[in-house]
Amino acid sequence: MESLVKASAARPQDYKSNLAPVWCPGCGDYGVLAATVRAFADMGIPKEQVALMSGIGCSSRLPAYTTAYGFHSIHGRVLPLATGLKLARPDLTVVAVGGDGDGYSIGGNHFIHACRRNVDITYLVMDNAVYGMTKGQASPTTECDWENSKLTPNGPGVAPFRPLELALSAGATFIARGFSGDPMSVTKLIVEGIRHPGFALIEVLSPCVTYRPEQREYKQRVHTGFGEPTSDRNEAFRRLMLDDQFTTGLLYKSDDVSFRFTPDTPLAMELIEQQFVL
Ligand SMILES: Cc1ncc(C[n+]2csc(CCOP(=O)(O)OP(=O)(O)O)c2C)c(N)n1
Ligand code: SF4
Ligand SMILES: [Mg+2]
Repeated sequence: MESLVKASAARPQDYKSNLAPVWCPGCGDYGVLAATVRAFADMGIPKEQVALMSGIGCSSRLPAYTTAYGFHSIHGRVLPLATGLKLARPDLTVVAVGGDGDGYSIGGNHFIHACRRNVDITYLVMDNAVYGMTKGQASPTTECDWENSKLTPNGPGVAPFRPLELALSAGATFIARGFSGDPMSVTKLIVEGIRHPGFALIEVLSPCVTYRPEQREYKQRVHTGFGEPTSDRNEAFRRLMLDDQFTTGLLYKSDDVSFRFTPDTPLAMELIEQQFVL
């Protein structure tokens, strides 16, 4: 947080690049982009102090639509990259973004260990319960009876993954769920997630209107109800047992000590850069 120098009157559009998103009209990811740039503006973070890291998928295109530094990496590998960056450059605000397939399937093991390590990263997962970019296969969060994929015509047949429960078990210290159709609430969660000095999971229900058109009904299904954020893990588990996967808000926030990287000698920027000279 020491790195967050308040710039004068930053506006959300200052953090938006002039690349037009290629997302389908109505895609939930637009709301997440709007919330992200608004959060940066509200905090006044200089754009060169933000690193937006992503994996692969429709959602992982988000960094390109901002003026922050970004790294569009490979499928499932956003968290190790974000972790490495935060350790090398603790002064940066590191925000990782991606999809449910990226984060909970191919990157699932990284997800568990990022929660456990509790490095100061904010992780936004745009969950649409489908592999959007590759045209609609079931993902880890797809309902077991969703029959609209040619690959799984009788439905995936397995219970969906419950990311918030897993994050809590694995040691994440900030756990929240938002809805892309309510970008102001997502903005608030992102600001709180960035301020939190450990690993912050913000799962955002973000409809894929092309392969999951029925998700347009999310706005009727989402509801608040976690109550005041708790720092008691037992209580957080109790609330998650009652959760229908559509409860939004900040569930859990604990001030357990986050990972501290304390090299013997501070790494001067020139020394780091020298290591990358070809
Ligand atoms: C190692 C690897 N496996 C598979 C793919 C193909 N692939 C690209 S995007 C994607 C699905 C992305 O789904 P998700 O993370 O949910 O993002 P969304 O497109 O839904 O936002 C897959 C399987 C790949 N690029 N790399
Ligand atoms: S395919 Fe789905 S996730 Fe991808 S841009 Fe279109 S609506 Fe969004
Ligand atoms: Mg997806």
